[in-house]
Amino acid sequence: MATFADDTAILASHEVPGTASQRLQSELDDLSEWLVRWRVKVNETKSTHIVCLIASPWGKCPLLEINGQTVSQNIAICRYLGKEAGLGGKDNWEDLRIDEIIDVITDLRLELAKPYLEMDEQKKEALKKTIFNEVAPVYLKKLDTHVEKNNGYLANGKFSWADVYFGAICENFNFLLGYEATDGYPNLKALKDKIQALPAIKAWIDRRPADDLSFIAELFAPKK
Ligand SMILES: N[C@@H](CCC(=O)N[C@@H](CS)C(=O)NCC(=O)O)C(=O)O
Repeated sequence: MATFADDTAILASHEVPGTASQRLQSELDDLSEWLVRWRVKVNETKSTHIVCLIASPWGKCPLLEINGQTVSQNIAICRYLGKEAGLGGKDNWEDLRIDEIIDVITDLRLELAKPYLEMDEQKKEALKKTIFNEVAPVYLKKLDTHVEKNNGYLANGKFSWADVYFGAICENFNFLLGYEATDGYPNLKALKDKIQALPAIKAWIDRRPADDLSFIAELFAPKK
């Protein structure tokens, strides 16, 4: 019998690289025993190992690399970049109102993610029903009214980094919900369209690589 090196792969992952290594070694020890028992010869020169590391201070993405330093946590990054771009509040109070709405959006994002984290198919469907049909509309309706009362923006009645954040996170909401999140919420839709039409943002949307999120669908597909 002949088999090729790339026919066989062992994958081990852990947030501590040493633990991933130990797990891999233990699998290799078992494999080696099995190969000896069944007298299978391995061409060691054609075997290799690859270590993939997220070079992140806290092991998570996204990352901002700036001034030779690497920073994680998406909201902290957006807050920093927003302030650098002059899109923060004029004082601590206005910053608080921006942070408040960002946390509301995060609450909604975490709700929408819940069904995708549930592996039991029945519970997943039940969660989708409640969250997509009941929980999300409550958030979206409140946000819509809030924007209407705030001069078309999310905080302090004026343009801030919270609006830019919303313009981007809408795409994540659409993906999780499976439909356009702002449909039926005219103030949210107008805000999203306004942000996505800003020349620099529109230019990026037009030239960015196409998303290939098919791997996520596969990841969450029911087990056969
Ligand atoms: N609180 C963090 C969470 C980031 C997070 O969970 N990122 C995921 C990708 S969306 C990740 O890096 N997962 C890798 C892992 O958990 O090992 C943030 O908002 O930036």
